[in-house]
Amino acid sequence: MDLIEKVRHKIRLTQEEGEALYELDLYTLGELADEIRIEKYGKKSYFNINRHINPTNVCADICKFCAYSASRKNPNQYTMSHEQILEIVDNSVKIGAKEIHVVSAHNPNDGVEWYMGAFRKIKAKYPNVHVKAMTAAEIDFLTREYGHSYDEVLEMMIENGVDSMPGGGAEIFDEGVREYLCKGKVTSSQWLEIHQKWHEKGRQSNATMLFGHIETRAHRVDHILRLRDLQDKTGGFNAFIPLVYQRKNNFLKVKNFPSGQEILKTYAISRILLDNIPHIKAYWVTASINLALIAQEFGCDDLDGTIEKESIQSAAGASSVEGMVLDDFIALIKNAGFTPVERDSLYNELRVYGS
Ligand code: V47
Repeated sequence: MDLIEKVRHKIRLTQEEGEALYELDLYTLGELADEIRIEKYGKKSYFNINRHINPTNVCADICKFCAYSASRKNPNQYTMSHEQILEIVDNSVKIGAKEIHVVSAHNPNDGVEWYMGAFRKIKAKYPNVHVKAMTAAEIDFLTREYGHSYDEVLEMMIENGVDSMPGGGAEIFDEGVREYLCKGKVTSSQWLEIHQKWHEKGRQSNATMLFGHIETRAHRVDHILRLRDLQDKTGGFNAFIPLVYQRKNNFLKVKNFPSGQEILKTYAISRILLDNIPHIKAYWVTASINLALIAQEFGCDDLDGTIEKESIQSAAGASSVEGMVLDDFIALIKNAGFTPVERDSLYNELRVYGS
């Protein structure tokens, strides 16, 4: 059976076969991924009304790709108080945000309570707002800095109102590339262990992959398959999010950036290989909104959300600092031939925007 027939017969692909998918032409790959997407979701494209908050850029770790953390290239340190965080949440909830997505740098100055207190206060004031917070990298940092175990930090998150975990900090799992990109940060096996423990507590999370820098196609496939293996055990991942590397204001020297075609191929291959992760998210912040709209035809069924404000990727050149206006977002999805569906953070459908 050839590769295309195997995909159509839903036969699981190996590392070598995953790499071979890249040799197919873009249209064939797109067609294969689209068939899977259409079978699962038809023309529905999911999004949520969310707000990203990045409460501090003070970071004990150094990742070469990061333009967000305060450093030589970005000397403007900030750390928000709980009151400032709550004020942002107040304003976002007023305009309809149902999810608050909190990702911080690894701040060695303010202790675990600075992280946990923020979640507790958000949840106490807005019990119905979904708090998506704490990447595995942040959790690992808190254990290293303050001597807690992973289980202790995860239990604290639950006690203080965290509903689900975002997928950040995964970068690329290959140990060699990872060592070069972000030595000292959470390792690949630790990242997977933390998500496994979270899932075993009955909770859900997402998974990302940072690509388009120094990694090879084989590294991407390896990353995706390590996620597929964990998902077989736990079933706790909701969405896979390939993040396109943004190149400005950081310390990573990259010679060749991926073409639009390579990005679309990576989305399509993710959809094909990840037969057990329900959603593939084209995160418009890193793909650009135009490519994210096209990605809907290459296996992606989710565009994240309106975001309102974003600091991590916009620091590295993405044009996401002000988020997206809801009406524009809906109109763009419709114009691209898809049906916008507002979802909650766990993919329950809230509103279908018909024609
Ligand atoms: O882990 C840092 C990435 C991530 C750059 O779970 C960069 O729904 C591109 O994880 N170019 C944080 N990316 C953001 C994140 C996320 C985003 C949206 C949705 C979800 C979700 C999670 O941002 C980090 C890192 O991989 N990042 N620098 C850069 N220069």
